[in-house]
Amino acid sequence: IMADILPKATNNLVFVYGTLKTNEPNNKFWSAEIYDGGTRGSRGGDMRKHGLFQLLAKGETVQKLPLVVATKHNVPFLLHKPGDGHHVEGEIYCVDDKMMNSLDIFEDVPNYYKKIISEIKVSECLNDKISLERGTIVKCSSYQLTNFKPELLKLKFYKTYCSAVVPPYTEM
Ligand code: PCA
Repeated sequence: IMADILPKATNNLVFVYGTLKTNEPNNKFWSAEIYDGGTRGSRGGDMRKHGLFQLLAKGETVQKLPLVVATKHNVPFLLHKPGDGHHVEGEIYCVDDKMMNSLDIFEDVPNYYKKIISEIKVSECLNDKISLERGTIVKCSSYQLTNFKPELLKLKFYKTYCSAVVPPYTEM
């Protein structure tokens, strides 16, 4: 479904449920330009993008999973404990390898989050270049915690992360 809408080989589907979603505090990451440090000699480096991406659809996890907000920075975490929590809502993006790698670095995989492949059910197609029917199930990577402290399971489980509603996110 993706080859036709992005110029480069882009076989990576990512499901985001937290601060990377539309209108959330890290959504600017997608289109941010970064300075690559100065490989071009004395005049410095180049501004470059993290990579290519397309927002495809809204979706939710086929499995129930606990979504909590924790740490003093109020970070959203999807806990890899299928069966607890809700069918969590988020957004499905397709990304090129460069963006996939940028996201992994940003989320500090595998130290902080682990990248887990989960089934996501499309609830609404958001991209007019493709037709993704409601109800379609796609396999997406997402950033989840696997070896988490059991205390996290005592927190409130959300279905949808919304930084305006949960305790405020502060950048680390
Ligand atoms: N960013 C990633 C994982 C949690 C977060 O805040 C996301 O939005 O899916």
